Amino acid sequence: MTKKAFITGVTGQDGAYLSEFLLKKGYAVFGGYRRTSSPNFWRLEELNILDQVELMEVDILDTGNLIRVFDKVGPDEIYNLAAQSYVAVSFEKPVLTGEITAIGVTRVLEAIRIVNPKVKFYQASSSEMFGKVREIPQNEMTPFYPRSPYAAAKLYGHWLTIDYRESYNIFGCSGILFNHESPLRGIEFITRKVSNAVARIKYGKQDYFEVGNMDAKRDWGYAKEYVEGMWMMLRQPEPKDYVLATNENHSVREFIEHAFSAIGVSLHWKGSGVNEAGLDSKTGKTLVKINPKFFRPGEVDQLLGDYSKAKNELGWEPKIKFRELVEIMVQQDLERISRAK
Ligand code: NDP
Ligand code: GDR
Repeated sequence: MTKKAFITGVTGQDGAYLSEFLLKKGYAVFGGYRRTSSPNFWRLEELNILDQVELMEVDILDTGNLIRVFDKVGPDEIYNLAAQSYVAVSFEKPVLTGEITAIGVTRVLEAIRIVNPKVKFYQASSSEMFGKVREIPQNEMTPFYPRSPYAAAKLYGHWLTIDYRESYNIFGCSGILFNHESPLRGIEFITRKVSNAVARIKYGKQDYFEVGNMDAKRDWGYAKEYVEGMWMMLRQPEPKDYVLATNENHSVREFIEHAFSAIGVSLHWKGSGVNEAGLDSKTGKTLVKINPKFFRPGEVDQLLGDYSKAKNELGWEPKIKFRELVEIMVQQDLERISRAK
């Protein structure tokens, strides 16, 4: 019989790639989206799968809604990807972030417990939970130290998944995923902000862009590979938690430099602190400026993931690493702009 998967947060980056992956595996894919005044289906459209995903109105702020929808669909697997996922905004909207990103997980788990506790459940946990890191690299046993309302909310969801597994025997897996990016990444996140701005600069659509802390380091992988890891977790005999990462980290500064080198521009840096700027080595034009508004009240300085457990138990391994990822993203933004011309 055709397997049914339900994805909350289907309109997001991972929701789109996971839908595509599960459709290829022969699943009937049901996607939860929240009502907004204008629909946000551009990712599903870009992947050409909008007509293949059964879209349903779902808000993880509403338990009754979740219960009715799960009851109607009868999914075999539920992937909880919905979240207020932007760390910077979580400092401005800590209560809303808690409601969606933390308590939202309780609502989904309660709905599962009521409708069908045999459902397999994936929770989108995050490397942000390691925050002010206690050891390098970080693995499933590393103590957590969340540094933002977002990270604290994700930690709640992470523990709740473990608690429901232990208390009610729910097959709940928590994927501790390090940053994963792609051409479908939201424009507010640094990688896509940079790839989009660099492509626009190349086409003369803008002169420069502004960023915050360029010294933060992240372990950046390719989203398309990470959604496959989510599915693999639900195939294991026992539900467990797994880190997915590349075990390489790079600074925001390096990301910017590589993005410019993908369009043949070499950058050099001048000045320091908020007065630092990135200049085109040939023309001397300022292409990158610092704006203090992009600094966060609490920063995560560096993340580096050890994915050995996923490699040994799931057979999961990242193939696309930093340089290729940056090139894929810049290339896609160049194509988008040239198509729109
Ligand atoms: P996105 O921000 O692209 O997508 C988040 C999704 O959640 C969107 O579909 C959004 O809907 C939806 N959503 C937000 N609030 C609600 C709500 N109240 N009810 C229902 N849906 C809601 O995130 P990603 O795809 O990048 O990430 C997927 C998940 O993985 C998130 O939980 C994120 O926190 C987590 N994660 C992501 C990592 C990454 O590097 N990408 C790393 C580790 C964890 P809408 O389109 O309407 O805004
Ligand atoms: P992050 O991603 O916080 O790691 O969370 P983001 O791309 O927002 O920030 C990464 C680092 O870049 C620094 N930075 C800037 N960030 C943004 N967005 N905009 C800027 O202008 C800028 N300048 C510097 C940040 O300070 C930070 O250090 C992402 C999200 O997908 C989470 O949902 C997920 O859980 C984690 O990754 C793993």
